[in-house]
Amino acid sequence: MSILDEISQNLQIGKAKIVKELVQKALGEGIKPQEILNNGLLPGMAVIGEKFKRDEIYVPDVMIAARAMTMGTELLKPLLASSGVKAAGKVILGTVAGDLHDIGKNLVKMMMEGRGLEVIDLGVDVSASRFVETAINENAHIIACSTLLTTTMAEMDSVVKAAVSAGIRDKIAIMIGGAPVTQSFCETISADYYTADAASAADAASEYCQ
Ligand code: B1M
Repeated sequence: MSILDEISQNLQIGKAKIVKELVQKALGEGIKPQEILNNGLLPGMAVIGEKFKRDEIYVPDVMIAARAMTMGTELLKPLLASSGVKAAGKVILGTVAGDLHDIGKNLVKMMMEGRGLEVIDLGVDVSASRFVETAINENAHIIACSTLLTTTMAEMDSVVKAAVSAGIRDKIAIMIGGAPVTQSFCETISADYYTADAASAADAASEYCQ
């Protein structure tokens, strides 16, 4: 098995320390940081995303794999930055105003980062104006909103309207998700993408940014 396959396999079973050691070893063998990311870490996380979508693994498994991914990418980040490699796209992520649930949102973040996207996580209880101002300041490609409460779903409509008012609606994709959200709601408020789970959100974001 190649060292890159070993990185992928160990990431999938959440062996963070081993992943870190293997990444260090691969760098020592002269493998380029971009290659370690593209052919070792990212494929490992993609497998995790697919298994999670098929309910073959659960939230804790994803979190453990994501920790291994983070340990590996920490070593690569400074090298990738200095070699001028850019993230595939930039996403402004948060749970909408009035909602403090963040477990699903954090999964979306992990999956998106696992697909090579840069995610600016605004946390929970994020106002529509903050989503839009940050998107403008950061020149982001996507605003991604999560909510778990039926009472705060309307905040997603406010985000779409705030993007229209700020004149950025045609330059940015708005993604929505969370347990009470549906495709039909997405169409009603004229958001761009509804996805049912974190892995599908990462797939859609990654496809949009290509
Ligand atoms: Co709350 N809560 N909660 N809660 N809570 C729910 C959501 C609820 C369904 C429980 C119930 O009554 N059966 C209910 C909502 C009812 C409704 O609106 N229809 C509810 C309520 C009412 C409340 C309070 C109002 C309770 C109270 O105080 N009276 C209060 C609200 C506080 C507030 O936000 N202002 C409250 C508080 C809390 C805790 C703080 C105790 C805690 C949150 C801790 C935290 O997040 N750090 C909590 C929890 C844990 C839950 C339940 C039990 C679990 C939610 C969860 O994390 N699920 C939940 C009941 C349940 O779901 N069984 C419940 C796991 C997580 C992985 O799933 O977030 O759905 P989820 O994410 C999924 C998908 O939805 C999707 O991807 C993930 C899977 O891959 N997804 C996206 C999520 N965001 C996405 C974005 C995307 C795409 C996909 O694109 C951008």
